[in-house]
Amino acid sequence: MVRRKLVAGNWKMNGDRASLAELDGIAAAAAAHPGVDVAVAVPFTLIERAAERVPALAIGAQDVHEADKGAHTGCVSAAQVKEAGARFVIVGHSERRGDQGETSHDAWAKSAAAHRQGLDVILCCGETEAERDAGRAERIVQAQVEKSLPDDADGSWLTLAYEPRWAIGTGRTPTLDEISAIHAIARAKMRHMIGEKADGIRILYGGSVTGENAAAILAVENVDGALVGGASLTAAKFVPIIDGAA
Ligand code: G2H
Repeated sequence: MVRRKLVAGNWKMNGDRASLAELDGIAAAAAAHPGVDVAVAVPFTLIERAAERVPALAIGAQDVHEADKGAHTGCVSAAQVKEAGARFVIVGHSERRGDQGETSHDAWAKSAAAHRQGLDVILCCGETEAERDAGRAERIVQAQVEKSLPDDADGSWLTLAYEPRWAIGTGRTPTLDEISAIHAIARAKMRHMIGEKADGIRILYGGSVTGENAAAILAVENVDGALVGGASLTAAKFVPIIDGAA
């Protein structure tokens, strides 16, 4: 099955109003490559301005609460980010698993909450360095997918992102063979869970993707795009990755 490539940026806790000027160049690159989907998840505070500034670009959030509303001080709901202009949300990112103790079950509940509001979801998984060194990477990813993939998932709203935690922001990446192996296992697991619908779900690779390594990674079988952190913060660094997906 042919799946459109998706290049998604994740600004994490970076950026301010002035940074939104970077989106102009990113939107121009997206327009120049109509065969590639381009998205950027910005901090909550920038969603509305970003969506207004570059309406053709998919702007997203980096988290939502699993409840639709209520007494959850400091949290933000899927409906709220949607009203601000978000079209998608990243859930289960390893930094939230590590920093906030989020689990795969949390990622499942947040995916469902986002879907209830009509948001697309980028659902993250990935092993730690210790888990890889212990030879458990494949089993960890299988278990994360099993616990976080909603039964009604399909490619019209959900994308999976494989991000080995030890490759995030470190400049280290797995070999192309290691990426290929995990992506194949993740797809097989999804197929086992939800059948042929799994074939329409894109699997992104994330972790130290740059303009230099993007084209090679994006050419790997079952790699349907990239989730990009540090290199998504400026158009100068992000546009070559979009070019590499075209
Ligand atoms: C992984 C990735 C984006 P970076 O977190 O989610 O970040 O590209 O900085 O490794």
